[in-house]
Amino acid sequence: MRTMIFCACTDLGVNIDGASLGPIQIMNDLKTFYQGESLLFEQNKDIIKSRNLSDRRKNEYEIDNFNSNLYKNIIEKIKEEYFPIMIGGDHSASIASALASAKANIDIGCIWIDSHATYSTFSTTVTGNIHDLALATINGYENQDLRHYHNGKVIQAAKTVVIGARNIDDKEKDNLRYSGVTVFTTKDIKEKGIDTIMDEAFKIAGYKTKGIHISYDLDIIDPDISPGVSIPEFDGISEEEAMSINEYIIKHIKDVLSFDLVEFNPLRDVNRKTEQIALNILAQFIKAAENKKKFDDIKNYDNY
Ligand SMILES: [Mn+2]
Repeated sequence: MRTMIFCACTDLGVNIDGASLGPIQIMNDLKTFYQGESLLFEQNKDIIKSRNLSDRRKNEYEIDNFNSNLYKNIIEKIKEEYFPIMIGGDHSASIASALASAKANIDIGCIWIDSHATYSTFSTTVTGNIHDLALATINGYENQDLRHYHNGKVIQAAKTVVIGARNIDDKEKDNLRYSGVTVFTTKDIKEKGIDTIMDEAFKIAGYKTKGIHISYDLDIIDPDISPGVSIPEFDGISEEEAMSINEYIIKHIKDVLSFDLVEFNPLRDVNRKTEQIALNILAQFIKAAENKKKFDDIKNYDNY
């Protein structure tokens, strides 16, 4: 398929600067081998970002403007039969990309690869960073204000899998339990191995769906190896494990409808370590997406 890269240059969903610079830096590196098309989305430079820890709805209005525009554009390009790849930006942009894929493709599942479950609500959030509300919003678990522009089905929690989470606060745990999302922690990955976890995730997210939205947050990797993220969490997975996840996804590209790579923060990176990993992941993924056949001939429900 032809690919469209959406550069979501935002750091409105987190309380430190830098994630908005990631997509442009990655695109500059990609230029040497990416011949496909891309679209740039920038946050309004005139706004004064809220970095106030007690603000529980940080930059909500600006995120809303940014995401509703991104959402519309992604839907349009999916309808024109592009394969959408979003480069973030903080993880709040995935509210737009996941819901756009849900709107355009109707019944989809979601695999959320992240050291954070992002399952807070406005009433339970500890940080007030809207990227911590992303997956709950996508699943229709409260947070209606963050998806008012979406007039399609949400992605069912029963067809959603979190992989690599290791910092989940107590209220978030309750939210996850109520909603019914499947969560595989970093410990699960270490114990069972990547392939077993990914098999299980694809089974759940692919069950009677048209395909899967994948959202890949670089902070799943250990910050010693990949320091260039806004909110690092210790005891992450290795680079090899991160690449194995990518290889699994590529092998099953026929079931993948849309893809995000988020949270690269160049201001936090050391010796371009995270940038290089992000590039490796994208280089492999883009090639697979370009080789993917069109959506109509792909998915066989009987496989699940
Ligand atoms: Mn994260």
